[in-house]
Amino acid sequence: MIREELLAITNNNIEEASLDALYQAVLSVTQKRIENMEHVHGDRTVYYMSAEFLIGKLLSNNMMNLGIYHEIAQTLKEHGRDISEVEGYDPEPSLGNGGLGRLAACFLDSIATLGINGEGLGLVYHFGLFKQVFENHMQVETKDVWLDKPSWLRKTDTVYSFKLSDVNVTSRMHEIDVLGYRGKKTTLRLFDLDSIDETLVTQGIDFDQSKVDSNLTLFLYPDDSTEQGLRLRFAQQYFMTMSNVSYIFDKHHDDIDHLYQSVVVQINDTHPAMSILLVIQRLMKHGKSFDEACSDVQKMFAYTNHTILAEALEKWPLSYFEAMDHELVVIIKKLQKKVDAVSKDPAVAILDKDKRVHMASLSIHFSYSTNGVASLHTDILVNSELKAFADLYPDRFNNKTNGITFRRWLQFSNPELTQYLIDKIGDGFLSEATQLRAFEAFKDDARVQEDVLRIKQERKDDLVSYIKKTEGIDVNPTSVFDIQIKRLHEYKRQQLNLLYIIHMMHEIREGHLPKRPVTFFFGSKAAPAYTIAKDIIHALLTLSSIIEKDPVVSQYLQIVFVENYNVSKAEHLIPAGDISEQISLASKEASGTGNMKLMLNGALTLGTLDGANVEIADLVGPENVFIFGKHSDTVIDLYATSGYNARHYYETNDNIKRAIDTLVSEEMLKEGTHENLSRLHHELISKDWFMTLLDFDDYVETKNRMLDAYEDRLHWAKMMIVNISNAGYFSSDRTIAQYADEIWKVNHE
Ligand code: 26V
Repeated sequence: MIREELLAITNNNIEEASLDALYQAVLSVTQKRIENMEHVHGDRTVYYMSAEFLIGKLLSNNMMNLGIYHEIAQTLKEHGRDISEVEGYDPEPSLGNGGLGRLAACFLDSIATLGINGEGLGLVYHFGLFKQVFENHMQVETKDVWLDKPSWLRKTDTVYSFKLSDVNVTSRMHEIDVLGYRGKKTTLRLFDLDSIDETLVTQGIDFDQSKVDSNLTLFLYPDDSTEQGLRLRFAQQYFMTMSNVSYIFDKHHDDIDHLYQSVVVQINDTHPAMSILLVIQRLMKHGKSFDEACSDVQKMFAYTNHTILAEALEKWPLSYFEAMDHELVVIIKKLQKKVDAVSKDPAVAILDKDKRVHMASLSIHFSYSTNGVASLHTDILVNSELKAFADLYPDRFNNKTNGITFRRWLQFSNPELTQYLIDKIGDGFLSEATQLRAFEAFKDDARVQEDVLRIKQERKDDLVSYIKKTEGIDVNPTSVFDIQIKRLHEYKRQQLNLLYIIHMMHEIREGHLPKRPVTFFFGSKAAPAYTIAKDIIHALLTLSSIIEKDPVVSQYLQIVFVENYNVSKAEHLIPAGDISEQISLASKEASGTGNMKLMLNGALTLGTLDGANVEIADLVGPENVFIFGKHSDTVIDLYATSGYNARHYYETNDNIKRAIDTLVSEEMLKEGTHENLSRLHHELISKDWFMTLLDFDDYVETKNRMLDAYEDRLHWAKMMIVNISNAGYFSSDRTIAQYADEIWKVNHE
């Protein structure tokens, strides 16, 4: 059937079809099957509202979920074509930035799999976040083009017209189907303006910011270091929430009186929080009193917090709301009055004395649930960051430890390991992930240990050829693969890894040779206006090239910084990892999800007791994880007492001094750029806000211990088995079942 369809669309000539024609053919065969799938119905609809959905490529995943992958691959092969051509051609939607966006994508997969009546709501971005290229050891941003050919994004006839300040705009709905494991699908609905002008982007990611109706959805998170950029981001959020709320009211038009019974909105961080104001506004237009509208909204919304970093907690000037729609200002002031009646504590105010609107405060007061994303994170919210709120509403706070979809992060990206697990314990774990536990029974079986090592080596070999093809870099497949892949941020401390590598370079030069070479993989984008993050990238790229040129050090050490890290690259890196670097300053990483993906694929965690690392360590036990660094309580205390002094570490610790000073050594300055390297050097000594040096000694000691442990290959394999077996808890099916049972109160399978 599929064979015939493919042949018909390509005029019986798969051999000669252009790649574009072949792609369109496979796409249309796949899409036709998806169209016929059932969409889930239920009493209450869940809307997962998010500014990001980092869904990754869809074609292969969808073909696999439909069970047609092998037939299509076989048909192409019989006609001299390789399915990987088509897979490579499938564009990767650029609709997210990091963990929060990838989480939303995993959640949609699990919502579909569990048969929950839920949908994703968000925005289209024409050029995504940005595409990262390296020039002269620096990150340069360019546009990420992904909408240039027909793909998974379907334009619909559904449009909503409203005003953005004084400009009339028409928002059009687009759809992407998201498939789950058991033949069910859900829909991601993304809004956009027909009037967007892509030619506005001239150089890099610069564009004329003045005309909102032609530039609004060009990029995700346009640079907000200027007033104009900030206003544009605000307008994006307004446009997104106005479109989403219009859609919800449209779809439930005959049930507005009891909307809170038929609808629940989960807001993914505060980017969609304006929807709370917009729903109140609509309900009042519908005839409800202000008090009724507030009470309905409070029963309808639930909020997820993803960070405690102060700079990421959004506060918008009231004047922006005034310029957008005066009615919203009236609503905000009345909401503040309601808050005043409950508490006068400025810590819980929505509107502060500087006339800024605290979006997290709005989200907590006017929703019925606030959750953190890992148990330590939730504890920190309740006991310190959001304590004033938790004291007011103790019953609203709850934890939902993040999860990942095993369909993409095991079945699809590591088919060899998946098949091996199926052979050993059956395929039940694919729908009930905790069944992976059964694999632990094999931890002392030498044959299984050897098999696990062999599969890991195959994935490392795959990564080596992928890196050769995509980055043009040769990697030693017998080296230890140490992987740090995540957004670049000082709190995630890529700079700590950098200092370790410098330290190791010196040790090698002094004749202290490691037992085996190590390859350090990095994948990371820095926000365009985040100077120090870009300096860290520069230092790593510069060091990479110094090491490469050193005939001795290069035999033991290599840095591979993959360009433009994205979901597709992650799918190759994650199965190949030996060491999973999760080294954030304790208390700062809300959860992390890369840590879960690497664990599931048999990498061992080198981490601080932060985010979900704490839960990983609890699950596998201290003998199967490498934990270092100061505890979150100590760190929180150090902030409270201003007790950390970077210079003290620099002046009293010779290894630290040597590593930091290397940044501005003659060798580095010759290869790199003085401005960037000296700024980083200065930052680390005089500020180091995320306390890199605090954990340096412990990190070096623990990492060295880990590299030693690697040499006992069978014991290492035993630890891998324990990690894989205990990763079941981190299935997003478990997370979503908890959201469904405890927050949304909806049925699921
Ligand atoms: C903040 C900002 C600040 C300005 C620049 C643009 C921008 C974009 C997003 C955000 C919020 C970031 C929140 C976030 O991504 N948190 C991550 O969420 C993951 C999923 O829960 C979690 O695993 C990570 O630990 C957490 O950092």
